[in-house]
Amino acid sequence: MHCEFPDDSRFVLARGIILEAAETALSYFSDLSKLATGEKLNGQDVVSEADKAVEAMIRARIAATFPDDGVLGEEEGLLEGPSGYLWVVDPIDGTSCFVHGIDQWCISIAVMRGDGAVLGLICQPTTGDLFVARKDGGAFLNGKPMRVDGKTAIATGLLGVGANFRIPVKQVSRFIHLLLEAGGMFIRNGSGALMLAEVACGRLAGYYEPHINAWDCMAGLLMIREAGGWTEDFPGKNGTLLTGGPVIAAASQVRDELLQLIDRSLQDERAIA
Ligand code: LIP
Repeated sequence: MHCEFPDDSRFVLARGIILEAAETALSYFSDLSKLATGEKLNGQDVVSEADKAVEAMIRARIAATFPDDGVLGEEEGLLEGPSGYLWVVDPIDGTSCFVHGIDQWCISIAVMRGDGAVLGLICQPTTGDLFVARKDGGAFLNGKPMRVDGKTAIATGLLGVGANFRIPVKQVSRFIHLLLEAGGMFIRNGSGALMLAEVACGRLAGYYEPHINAWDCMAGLLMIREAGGWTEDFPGKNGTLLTGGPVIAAASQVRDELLQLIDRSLQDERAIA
């Protein structure tokens, strides 16, 4: 394995792993009638045997090559390692779509060295799209450089908005109300990773979710930075990799208006009568 940069060997492995994981996930997706599913905390917090099988495969491949690396995965949690590298893995992001037969789901793998992400890979198996980024190495969609949309605005673009049971209902509804009042429009597909990747490739103007987990966003946030966009610090001063926090990311020219809408939604009780 010829490697030019210190993280090349992990990038080459991660790329092979995510493509293998895509095939495994697709094999489950092709016959949902046999898919075993369950609930975690409630009816909207679902998990399937596919999530667990894909994560187990990913962990086995990492351990076989880099046994001293740590892994933080959605289904099995944190396995610390002494190498200073941590793989942050969501085996199937958009599990709700997956179990309902909707193609808006992906696999997300980030690799952190110390406190920062150095590699990010997101694969949407149902379209074949592979989004990758390397710190200071750029961001690519299917091998072609990708950039955020440098012309979009709140009133002309689509904004990804995440909502989940961990977030107070009124906080989401206040933000949506203010966004629509400002002439914007939202889209939610239940996969934070995929929507962050779509910010990085210029399809979405930005993404906001008041609470998201590290395995959903670490890869996508690196992609957006490498694609010329802006990202708020994650998980922020009140969160950790294990607890998560708010995710805010956008094309740079959208940042200020997006932050104003978020600030108002967090303070403006009058937004929803
Ligand atoms: C999903 C996240 C999404 C959030 C969903 C869910 P999962 O991850 O990507 O941003 O809104 O509630 O948590 O559970 O499909 O891997």
